[in-house]
Amino acid sequence: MKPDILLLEPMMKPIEEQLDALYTVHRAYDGSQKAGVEEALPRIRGVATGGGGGISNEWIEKLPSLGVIAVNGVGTDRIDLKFARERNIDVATTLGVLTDDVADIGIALMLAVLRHIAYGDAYLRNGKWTKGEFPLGVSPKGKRVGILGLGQIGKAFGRKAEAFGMSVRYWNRSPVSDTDWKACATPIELAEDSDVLCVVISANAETRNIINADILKALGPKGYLINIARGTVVDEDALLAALNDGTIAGAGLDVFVNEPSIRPDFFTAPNTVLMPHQGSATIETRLGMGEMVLKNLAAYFAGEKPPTTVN
Ligand code: 8YV
Repeated sequence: MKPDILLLEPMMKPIEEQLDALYTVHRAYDGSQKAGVEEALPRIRGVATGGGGGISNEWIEKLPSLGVIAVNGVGTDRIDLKFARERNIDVATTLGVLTDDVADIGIALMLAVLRHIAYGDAYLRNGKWTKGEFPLGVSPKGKRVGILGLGQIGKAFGRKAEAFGMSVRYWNRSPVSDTDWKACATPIELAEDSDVLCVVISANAETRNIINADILKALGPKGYLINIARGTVVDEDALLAALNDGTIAGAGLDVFVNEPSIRPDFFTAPNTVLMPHQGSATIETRLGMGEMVLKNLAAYFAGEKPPTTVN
């Protein structure tokens, strides 16, 4: 008998094929499987889900046999880790695999906003090249980049930013010993000392709205905000106000509070480049993440601790 697992969001085809070979997979996102999913709830022992979606406590309560949640991502902000542990459920992530691709999206957003890439593309398509002047961009070379949250992705972003001639400083909640970059004492101090502020911090109750009106004011009218963490770490009211009134110069955003139905105000915010949460979304990385989901599930069903358990 193959164990029953629940898939909360689709994964890449070769990964789903392997899941199907090893498990009886119930797809909660597929409306046509609703009755089958309901019937299987008591037997489901494993869940695979995304970092952005996670799994609610209501879902967990409906799954009395659940022992493992394999997250196809690194974010666990949408999972109550303590609640899961109290029920003896291991939560495992894809730590390490997506580091470079997420950092790359940060770099891409930064260059896109500094050099008006998205604006330029629309400018040509709308036939404006023959009619008007295009605004000058801002060079990253010689600029100060501040990293809020110096974990694996933050460090990768910093190394890549250095290749563009930028100098790096950071703020991290706990001291970081393996870096020579300048540590700032507070997020405000970091924002004051940055031309580009890149947010890479984990989302949790303490970091909710850590980017607020004061931080944006400290970043200033020549400063740019890049967010590759989670929407919830930014006060979106404050950010939209800061973009519209020139408190900051621009923003590059991969993540939002209410994905995928983000606030329409972002569509008209000046000097803002938007992406639909694509940090880890490359073929290579999504395959690597899928392999880790498979490994974590396999370990659990072999009676072992999933290798990247986080709770
Ligand atoms: C993915 C993410 O987009 O790692 C995370 O936490 O948010 C992203 O890598 C997501 O996990 C896929 O749903």
